[in-house]
Formats: sequence, C-alpha cells, structure tokens
Amino acid sequence: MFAKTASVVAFLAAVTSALPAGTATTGDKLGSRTYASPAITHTVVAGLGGLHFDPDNVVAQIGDIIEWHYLPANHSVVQSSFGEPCKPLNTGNGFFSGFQPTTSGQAPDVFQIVVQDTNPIWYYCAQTKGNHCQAGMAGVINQNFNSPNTLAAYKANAALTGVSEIPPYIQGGDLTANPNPNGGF
Ligand SMILES: *[C@@H]1O[C@H](CO)[C@@H](O)[C@H](O)[C@H]1NC(C)=O
Ligand SMILES: [Cu+2]
Repeated sequence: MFAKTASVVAFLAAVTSALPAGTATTGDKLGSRTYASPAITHTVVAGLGGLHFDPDNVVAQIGDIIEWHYLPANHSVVQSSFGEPCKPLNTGNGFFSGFQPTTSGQAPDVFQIVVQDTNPIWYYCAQTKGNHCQAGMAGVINQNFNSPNTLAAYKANAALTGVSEIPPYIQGGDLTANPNPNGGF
C-alpha cells in the first residue's frame, strides 16, 4: 500500500516537473491540462535530392533529437548564425559533424543533437568541393516564421559568400552508429 502511494507521488512529481513553467498545479490531483509531447527524433537526410537537406526546415520541441543521415558523396553539418551563412558560429560553440563520406547508400554514422531551446538553429554543409553551402545546402530548425530571417533568405545570402569555413574538429553533438543504415530515402 505504501509502495503504491509512493510511486503515485513520484509519478505526480515527475509529471509536474515536466510541465511548462507557469502551469498551475493544485493539491495532489491532476486537473485538465496540456502535457508536453514526448521527445521525438527528427530525421534529416543530407544529399537527398542533390545538394540539399531533406527536410531542410524542421519544427522541433525542446528535448527533441535532430538526427542527420548522409547520402553520397561527402557531406557534413555545421551550425552557423543567420547573419553569417557558410561560416561556423563565432562563439565556437556550434556543432560540427565532420565529413561523412559514402560512395553508395548511407554513411555508417549519423550525427545527433538535442534541441535545447526554441531559438532558430541554422546550419550548412561545409563541403568546399562543389561549394555545397553556396549552392543552397543549408537548413534550419525552428525558423521564426514571423521574422524576415527565413531559410530562403539564408540561402540567398549563402550564395553570395565565397568559400565555406570548415571547423577544426567534430563537436556539439553525437556521432553515432546509424540505427537504420538500410532505410530507404
Ligand atoms: C570529404 O571532404 C573533405 C572536405 O573537402 C575532405 O577533406 C575529405 O578528404 C573527403 N573525404 C573523402 C573520402 O572524399
Ligand atoms: Cu554537402
């Protein structure tokens, strides 16, 4: 009996801590309210449909995972700012997956990040052979749809840059074995 009560209390505590800030709770009963949706993984495929990320405009919740898969020939993802396309974030804190070459099918590894906040996350492919970023190989997580900072604007500005910058090392995410290497894209 005690154990059951304790587990209910633990459950309530867990649910309460998962609620968005500002959501009122009263007593020990859960009223009608909206729950945060469980974290999901958003798959983005680099190189699907040419020099392109598919999908290149993703809306994700905090806690969701973005997982990039790599098709031929040799792509990467690098976080950038909106204002400086094809260039790593100047804070040095942005992510870089490294280059993930494959001659056919998917590359053996995927790169994952966890969405930490609701700010837009801009990124590009740093492959300089063929100028992938300048050709439009860029994407965004959580674009602000009320802002002039659109993905189309990012790509237009990217086309005006010279050579993309390649970060010195992999950072800011997890390079991990592809969980679905034979998945068709
Ligand atoms: C992938 O591209 C990078 C950057 O251009 C290059 O350094 C690397 O050698 C390439 N790897 C393969 C296997 O082509
Ligand atoms: Cu690329």
